[in-house]
Amino acid sequence: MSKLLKEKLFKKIQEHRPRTAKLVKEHGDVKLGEVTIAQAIGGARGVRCLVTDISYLDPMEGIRFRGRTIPETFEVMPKVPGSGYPYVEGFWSYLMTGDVPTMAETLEVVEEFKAKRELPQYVIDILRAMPRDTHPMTMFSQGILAMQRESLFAKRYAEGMKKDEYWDPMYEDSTNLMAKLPTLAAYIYRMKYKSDVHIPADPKLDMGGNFAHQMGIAKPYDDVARMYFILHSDHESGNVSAHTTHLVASALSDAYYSLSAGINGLAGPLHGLANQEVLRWMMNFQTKLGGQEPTEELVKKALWDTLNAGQVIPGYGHAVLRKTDPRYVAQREFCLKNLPDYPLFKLIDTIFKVAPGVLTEHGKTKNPWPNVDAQSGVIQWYYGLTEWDFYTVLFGIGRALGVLSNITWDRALGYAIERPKSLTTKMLEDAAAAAKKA
Ligand code: CMX
Repeated sequence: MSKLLKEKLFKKIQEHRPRTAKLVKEHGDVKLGEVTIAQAIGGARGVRCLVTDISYLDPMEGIRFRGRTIPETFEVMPKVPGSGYPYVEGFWSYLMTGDVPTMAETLEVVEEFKAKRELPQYVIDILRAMPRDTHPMTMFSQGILAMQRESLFAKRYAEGMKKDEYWDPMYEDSTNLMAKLPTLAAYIYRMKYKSDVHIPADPKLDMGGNFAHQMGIAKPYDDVARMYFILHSDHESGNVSAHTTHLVASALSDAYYSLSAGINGLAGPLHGLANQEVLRWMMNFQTKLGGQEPTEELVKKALWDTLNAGQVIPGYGHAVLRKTDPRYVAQREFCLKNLPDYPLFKLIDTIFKVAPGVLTEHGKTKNPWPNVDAQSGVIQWYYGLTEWDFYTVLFGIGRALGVLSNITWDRALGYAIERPKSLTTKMLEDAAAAAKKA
């Protein structure tokens, strides 16, 4: 067990609890905003009713993890020797506590993840019993759910646990899951796409390094994995995967139930699955080109064809962001450094030049700029991971870092079971008529 991280986390929880209690007790009736009919019908967009300190998404600036921008985060985290990239395990500690971990604290988590990363045989049996053409996200979610029998939270709850102890087994379950997710993903990948030939874990390697190793992809894919997991980790609480995980956990469902549900939300094409849709779109486009150069004019026409067919341009638009996603920028910088002349990256860049103008002219989307999913697939493709229906699983490993930290804190701060109120259409019509009269 990583004692240093857990002790620090407990200290932070004890410091934080009075802040939440005071807000509820002394300022509980302070208004944070009002809800309009458009918001009630339109997916609660912009309704401010969730609390998290793990990340914050500013519409113009983009994400900050525990107060730090993406470049600041990468800058301060302890780095893997011989790599310019941080340990994912150190980042986990950072998300949990808000403190940049020391190398000793980081290495303790590295060792804990190593000790816990092996997949139970029954999970392997379940995966193997599924039809091979099952989508990897379904397998991933199923594998997570299957492990629910190991939940310490469920066990301790059944034994009778005090509310202020909930965070502890939630943290333990989250750690167990986080250690196993890359192994689970690599197993699914090798079973589905690599002739069912598996690679044993390397006890010398950290999470990113071992993931690359078990996937069977050579360096610098270990750095790609580290970058990818950190970039996809958290995007505050309102996105579908984070909110679903939080919602399910609010019923005191354990981390396994909650994460599996969140992963199912991530599997939707308007959310995480958009990364595979981007690749699918590009491959269809290239097929139609039949060897022609993908000029700006041809890209523009293909984008219009997609819009005119009533479909979305995958990888573009966002519910909160109103500028280019800094996660897109970080991956673009990686491409400019490592694969500047790669034709698929050049195509992505041509789309980047053209799509915002097309979407603006189309006039529907509030944000014509690219999101994280527009750029991520091309990097995977370049390093040999061309099975694009696996891309959202990679997103899922990263997203787990954020959502599992969040539900640990949810239990630490005693957040209530979620239960917003619904109204009927007639009630909305009555409210609209009353507002008009007034
Ligand atoms: N292509 C075409 N139309 C788009 C669009 C896009 N990329 N983005 C938004 N629109 C449309 C919406 O479908 C909506 O149309 P209707 O009025 O007909 O319903 C209209 O523009 C207004 O939408 P919005 O307020 O700008 O965006 P939302 O908050 O409703 O939705 C998102 C956000 C991401 C679902 C949307 O931009 C989208 O569908 N993008 C493409 C899919 C995608 O890339 N998803 C990944 C997002 C990041 C992630 O979660 O991983």
